[in-house]
Amino acid sequence: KLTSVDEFEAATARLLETGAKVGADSWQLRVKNQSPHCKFGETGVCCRICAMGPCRITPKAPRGICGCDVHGIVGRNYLKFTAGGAATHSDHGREICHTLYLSAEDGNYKVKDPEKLKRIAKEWGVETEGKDIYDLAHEMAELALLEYGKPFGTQRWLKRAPQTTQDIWDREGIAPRAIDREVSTSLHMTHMGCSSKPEALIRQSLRAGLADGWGGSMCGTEFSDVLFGTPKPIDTEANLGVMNAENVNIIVHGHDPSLSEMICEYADDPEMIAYAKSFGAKGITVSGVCCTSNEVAMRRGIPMAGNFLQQENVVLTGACEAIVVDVQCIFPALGPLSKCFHTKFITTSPIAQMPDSEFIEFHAENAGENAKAIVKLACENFVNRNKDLVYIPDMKQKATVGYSVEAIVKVLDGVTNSQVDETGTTKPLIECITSGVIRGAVAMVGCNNPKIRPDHAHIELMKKLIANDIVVIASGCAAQAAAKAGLMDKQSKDLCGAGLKRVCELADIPPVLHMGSCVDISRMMILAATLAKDSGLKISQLPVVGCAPEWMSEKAVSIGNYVVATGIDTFLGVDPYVSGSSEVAELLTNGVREWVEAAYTVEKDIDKLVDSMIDRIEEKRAAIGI
Ligand code: BF8
Ligand code: SF4
Repeated sequence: KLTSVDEFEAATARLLETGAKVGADSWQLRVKNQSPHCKFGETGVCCRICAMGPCRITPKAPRGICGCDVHGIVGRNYLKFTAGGAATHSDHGREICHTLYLSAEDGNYKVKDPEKLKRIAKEWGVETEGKDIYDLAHEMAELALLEYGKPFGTQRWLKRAPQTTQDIWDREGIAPRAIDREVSTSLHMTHMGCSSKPEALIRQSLRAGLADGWGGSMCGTEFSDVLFGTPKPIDTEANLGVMNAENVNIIVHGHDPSLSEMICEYADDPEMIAYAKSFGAKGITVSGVCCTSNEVAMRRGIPMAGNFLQQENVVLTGACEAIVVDVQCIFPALGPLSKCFHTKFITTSPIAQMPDSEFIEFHAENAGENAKAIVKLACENFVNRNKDLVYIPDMKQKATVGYSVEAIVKVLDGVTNSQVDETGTTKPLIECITSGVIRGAVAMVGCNNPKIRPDHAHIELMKKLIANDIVVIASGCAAQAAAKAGLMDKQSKDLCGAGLKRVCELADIPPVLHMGSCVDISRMMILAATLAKDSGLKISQLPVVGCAPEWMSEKAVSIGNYVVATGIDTFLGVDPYVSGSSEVAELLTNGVREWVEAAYTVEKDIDKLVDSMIDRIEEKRAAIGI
């Protein structure tokens, strides 16, 4: 039985009562204070990129002081938004490359998947024969780091795309060059007195997005797999009930697995467990929030406490000894909130420093030492709990996660009729799609956003899609929404149409496949590329669409741009601040289709949103005659 959003909300209401007792603030209260939102900001028509402004466009004032019209302003804002996201994902990828560079046989970080490293080395034309695996790791890390600033050429990873896609990128002049260059060029273009032509700004938005998805994010995913292991199916649990009132609870939150992997490693150490017991706890429970949670769930089966808008809830349980964070999507609210409880709020990255936190800087050289110190601190904090405040909602679901592309190809072998078909390809999936057993696939990604009833859109859309024999691949907070509801439990096959149900049974998979964190949307790009190559179709011809119904971050806009630029129609439930310009809105929802064979649809009504995705999938099927 699925857990409903009503039940999520009842649990949250109960936690907010605890919050009220201790005088805690919450996002639910702050949303009220911020409403209604500024109309100029919301429609994207406010410009403050130079000190002659801010200029706001109205019917009476149709141009800024420099003469820029509304389309230029909205387009620039959109490009800046994208650049922020591309920089963030890509910098995360860069950190992973640095970690790989510092990996060593006797160091804090080791190479857990040497075969994958060798595979990538071959792909990049690097000799592997007779090389020490760490020498190879360092060589590859350096090459990857050069992708960020190389003076000439385009991204190495682009070669993974089908030739037809690469040709489109070349034809349209959007093949990304050095990753940092695309971010810098975007910021150059949006400087006062540079681009104000929507076509140029949107074209660069696609290019900067591609530098993320087929550049920085791909580095993040691929080299995380090399360092920490390529995910394979693994059982775990999701929702706040994974926290354990009798144990020391450590929450890992953020994005970079370099931190969370180390914390998990030490929390599992018998010496540390004994230490926790010495303070009266029965053990240590590590659970995750946001993409960090996805990373450690996919590789270690660490349970998922919740997604983006549940991050305050983990502290409100009164049973959180430490919430340890690195970068991105961390509410600064956690500082003051943790002060209302015994919780230690520990920041670890110079990139994300926050008031009211304890800063314990984390880097490859001191990772082991500091992880141990953090786990110890959490154990020692157990005795400071106020037992009267402890309430952990009794709510959790089973989930099977860990569907990297490698793992998907492997499970597909189970669907293969072993006498005739080859193994190790996506062909069984293509056959299922061609025969109509599965109608298509939707990539459900992105965040929570208070503008949309949290998790409701994710869950309702996924339910309807699987009932219509459309397989769902999910990442980020969308994936956690599915897991919390129970949609990643293999039993949820019973909610599918007959065709998808049969496939789930044959392959022994849930109908919603967890593909990882948001940087791991690069996995989805590889999957789409493989499907296209194995079927002989163009990516834009596949009955596949992307959807971010509850998105909120700059990263999500960057993702949307690379998914569209890869030829996959993308459906959004929240407008990316472009409604103020008819020209920019028209380009994104229609015009870009002429360039990259895909475009955006923005639809706030989730019933219409899901129907339009199903229609699009059926249109794509009809167009290729299946
Ligand atoms: O990168 S889905 S709220 S956690 S931005 Fe953030 Fe959005 Fe969650 Fe991960 Ni992605
Ligand atoms: Fe105003 Fe132009 Fe300056 Fe923007 S760049 S703030 S529109 S004067």
